[in-house]
Amino acid sequence: MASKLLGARVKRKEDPRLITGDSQYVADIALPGLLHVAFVRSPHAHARIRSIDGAAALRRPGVVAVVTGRDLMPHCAPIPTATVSAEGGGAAGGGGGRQHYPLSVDRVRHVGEAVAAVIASTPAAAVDGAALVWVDWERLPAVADPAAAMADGAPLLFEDAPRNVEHTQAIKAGDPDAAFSKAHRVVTQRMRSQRLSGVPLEPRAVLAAPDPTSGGIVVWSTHQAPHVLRTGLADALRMPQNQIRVIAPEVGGGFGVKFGTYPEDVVVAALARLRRVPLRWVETRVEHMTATTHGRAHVTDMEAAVDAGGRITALRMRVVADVGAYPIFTFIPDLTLMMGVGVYRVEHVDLTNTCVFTNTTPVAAYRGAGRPEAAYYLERLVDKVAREMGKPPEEIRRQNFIPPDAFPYAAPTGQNYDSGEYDKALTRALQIARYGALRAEQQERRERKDRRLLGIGMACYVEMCGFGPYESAMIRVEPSGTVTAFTGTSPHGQGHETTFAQIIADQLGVDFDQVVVRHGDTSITPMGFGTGGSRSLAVGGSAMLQAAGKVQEKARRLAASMLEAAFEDVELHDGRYQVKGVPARGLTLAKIAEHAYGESLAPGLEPALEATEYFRPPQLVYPFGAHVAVVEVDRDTGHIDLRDFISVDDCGTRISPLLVEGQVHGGIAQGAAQALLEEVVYDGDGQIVTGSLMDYALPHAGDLPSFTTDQTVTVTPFNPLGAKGIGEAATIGSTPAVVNAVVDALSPFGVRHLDMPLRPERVWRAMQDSASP
Ligand code: MCN
Repeated sequence: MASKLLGARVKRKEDPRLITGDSQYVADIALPGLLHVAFVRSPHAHARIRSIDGAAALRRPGVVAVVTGRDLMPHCAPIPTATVSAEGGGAAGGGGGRQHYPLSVDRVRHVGEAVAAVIASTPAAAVDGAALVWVDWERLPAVADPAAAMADGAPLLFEDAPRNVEHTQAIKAGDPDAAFSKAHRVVTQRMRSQRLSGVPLEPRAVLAAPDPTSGGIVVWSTHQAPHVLRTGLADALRMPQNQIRVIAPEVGGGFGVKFGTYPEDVVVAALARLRRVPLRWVETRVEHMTATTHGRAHVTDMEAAVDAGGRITALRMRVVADVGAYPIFTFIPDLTLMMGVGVYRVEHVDLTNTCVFTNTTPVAAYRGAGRPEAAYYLERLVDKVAREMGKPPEEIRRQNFIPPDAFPYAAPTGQNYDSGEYDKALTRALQIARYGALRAEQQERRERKDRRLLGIGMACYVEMCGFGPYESAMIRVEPSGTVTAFTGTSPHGQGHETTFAQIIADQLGVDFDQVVVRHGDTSITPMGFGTGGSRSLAVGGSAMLQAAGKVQEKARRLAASMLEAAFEDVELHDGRYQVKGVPARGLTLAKIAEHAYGESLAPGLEPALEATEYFRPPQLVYPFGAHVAVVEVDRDTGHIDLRDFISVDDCGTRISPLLVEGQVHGGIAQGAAQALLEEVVYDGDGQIVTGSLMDYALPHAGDLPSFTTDQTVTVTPFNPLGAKGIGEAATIGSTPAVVNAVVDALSPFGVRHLDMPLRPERVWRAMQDSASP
């Protein structure tokens, strides 16, 4: 019998198959006659291709073909790149000069760019063949740093992008110049949100095969948005959309980097179609570091105008965003500006960003995508304001918060914040952390010159999520009463099968175990926008709720006919459709479904029991929270021990609290890792220095404490669940909390800021360079 499942701590439906290894990833799919693809990639950051010679590769046993960009050109258009909103300076639109063929034809702009594909009978033969392809390169001067890329005389990546500026964006409101000129104090800081790599457990992979049904192709891809990939492939291959079926089978994580249409997707699909054979490519870890888009990569100057009492009256933000070699989702730095005032009531703003091409891997979405950067800059700056004003960091925050009675709040950045209680979240986080006792311990340790310096950091965040334009759901009650649901979202670790089954079980009075949720196949799911931007529950879950409501209504109508009662008198109660006040006259969903598909259906009633719904969100939703990090820094080595981490996150109504906690845990791990460990590094010539997991530092479980997670619940009025997103939230709050904690620990040394990642050497040097406390 169905119980109240919304908000229940149910375990994930997905986990048994994942734990027992029964899941099927792209690399597990077996097809007769399957051939394998490996790519020849540029070792140079910037070069012309004089010629490509595949003769030696073709002599290698097992190698079937060597395909160059020129061979492929007649069969595909350039890869679709995201549109840019060009305002102010910079180059506008995706001009002809920025065309990017899936296999580069005459020029490469970053290390790892694919120039040829080798098809072979085994993966090893393909890799060996790729190593034998001879490319005659003409090296060109490269630029890997955005400031250098904008300087006079820098190598140009695209003729139509002077100074390598891809686009600029500005948000200005109020009278920031006047506010700055009147300020009691101006607090400034330059900060970096360093370049990161996605590193999902499963690297990218694509398999394409001819589809006899449509005459087109089936593409299996480890992807976050199958319909988006289908559109991209249809454009690139100039094919009708109904001849491309994209399936995302089990997907082992994405973190934002599996959203776009990659060159490898197009090449494998094009070649499978041309040669009429199934083909597969699976990315290696080393390829992942240069062939899969990166995240973050900003240098930003922040300025706050502060009045004598500690109120922040105006903010300036100057973001320089490195977008790498090609424009992919370059609207992301614009999101940083849109979240530029965070949780604070600041009237006057002057926020700009400049997106710059460099000879590096393109930078696109990575968990949080633009919002972690904003929260990081702001929360570091607010800590510095507190320090300069001689006030505790929590006091400055409280003084500047947008108060609960100001919601809905029209932020000067153009955002309409739906609901929020920022002080409540901070107060709760500080209480759980036993903040008073921590400060006393810090004082006592400082006095006795303890080797381990205690640091306490806090950060408050608000983010935007629940992006549209819509999401879909289709629910079908089968004749036996079991339920199959289809969603346009495409989970890859988030657990939608569980959450959506919870919604359906409650709405239809069916057992949770009787619900199967299917996703990730463009031929069976309704049109969808996939999973990213923490949109799936707020938008996709709302569509599921609407569809379930429709099916429930239909079931009640059928029950009314079967029970010879008025429709209005039939209610769903404890898993039974019964006549109000007469519990004995009731039917299970299975009985109703049997009737719905049977011969005895009364005239005038529509057979079957299913519904398809699209939910179109009226606007974005704005989750928020407060995080507290407690660190111990070894004054002799600079080693940082993350001792404790407390998060209070508010995502409105929680449907699956256990899954929400999982999302928060993963988010904190990734956010703390940005603060302490991770960084993609290029040298001045555009060669990647962190090209493998031996050099790119990922966190281990042992680096992290057991997190303490808690919540406040402030529902949104903008969807029927009252739910906001949680998938990225903890990534956003945790990074500034950890950095604030480390800077707090080092404050007796006069340290006021340190750039991430806070490697021991950087921390140790900062202490060495300062006067001993
Ligand atoms: N949920 C809930 N109640 C809420 C909000 C969410 O029960 N109020 C549940 C949802 O039903 C869902 C999960 O929490 O099971 C996350 O939901 P949501 O916030 O809607 O985010 P999405 O499902 O759209 O996930 C996207 C988000 C993003 S953008 C990145 S990046 C990310 C992330 O999720 N990448 C992940 N979490 C990840 N988790 C894993 N394991 N792997 C990734 O690659």
